[in-house]
Amino acid sequence: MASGCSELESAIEVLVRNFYVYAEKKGKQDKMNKKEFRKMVTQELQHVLTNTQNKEAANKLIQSLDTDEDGKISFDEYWTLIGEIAKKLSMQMAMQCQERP
Ligand SMILES: [Ca+2]
Ligand SMILES: [Ca+2]
Repeated sequence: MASGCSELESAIEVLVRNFYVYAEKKGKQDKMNKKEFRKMVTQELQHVLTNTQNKEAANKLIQSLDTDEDGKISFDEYWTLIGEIAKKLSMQMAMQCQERP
């Protein structure tokens, strides 16, 4: 993308690109299988998602995100996870704002 992107535009691009970086490694290029998903969360989300090293916890997370139950994570399902993380972050920020005198 052009270098004149705003910070927000670049951030969205990073989020989108991150999905495809992991989804393209094996099998379907537009879906993350369990292995790809686990790799993504352990490498990219280890600070915001605790338990990502735990295979069982990661599988539970996949189950909760996999709304069409095909055993794989589509972009929409990935985006649900990003939304949940963003919501958590937003709540933390709101609390910090309240704490200010
Ligand atoms: Ca794949
Ligand atoms: Ca799915």
